[in-house]
Amino acid sequence: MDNGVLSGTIPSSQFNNSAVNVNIGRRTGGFYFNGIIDEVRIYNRALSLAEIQTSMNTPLGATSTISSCDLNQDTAVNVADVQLGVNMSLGLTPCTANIYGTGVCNVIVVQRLVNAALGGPCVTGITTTPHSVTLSWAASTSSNVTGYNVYRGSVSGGPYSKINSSLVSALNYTDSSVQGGTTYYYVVTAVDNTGMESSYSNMATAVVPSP
Ligand SMILES: [Ca+2]
Repeated sequence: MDNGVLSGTIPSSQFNNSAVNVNIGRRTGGFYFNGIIDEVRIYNRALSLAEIQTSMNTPLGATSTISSCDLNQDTAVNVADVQLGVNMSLGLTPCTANIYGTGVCNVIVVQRLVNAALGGPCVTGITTTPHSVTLSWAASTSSNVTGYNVYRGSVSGGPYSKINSSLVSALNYTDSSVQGGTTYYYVVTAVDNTGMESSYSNMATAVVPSP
């Protein structure tokens, strides 16, 4: 980095060698940094360009005054940031935004940038909408049925995995372990008092919306 601008990357041959100590400002055999290093922060993960730039402009112990929507970090949130966000979403420029999570550039990020550029708040963070799938079925007409098992698969026609931990005595079941934007396929079996399990019921499909 040169004053917050990426000037190059280090080849893996230079940092993947566990036998060599890490030095800041020099390399083995010299190559001293030609300048002054006045502040060093060490992270256990790679930072995005925007995070490094924000960190550079934030005193230790203080919170950043640069808005997350100020993508070009010129202290104003305006059409230039919207344009930058659009380009990031289109993959025309690297995604450095930290608006809908780090490194996510999509239509939600652009919407939030437009809102901020129009004078609204810079909304950040990931919104998660809880989802569940509720199944119900008609009672088995077999005799001595003691309960039901519910199976779920990610492919139409199976294979399926049982998702209930104990036999379901009711004629319905709520699956709360579903992800938004995913389609699930369910079948149910009936179990009698000898432990005999029926074949699968007709398949039910649930399309979980996103987000
Ligand atoms: Ca800006």
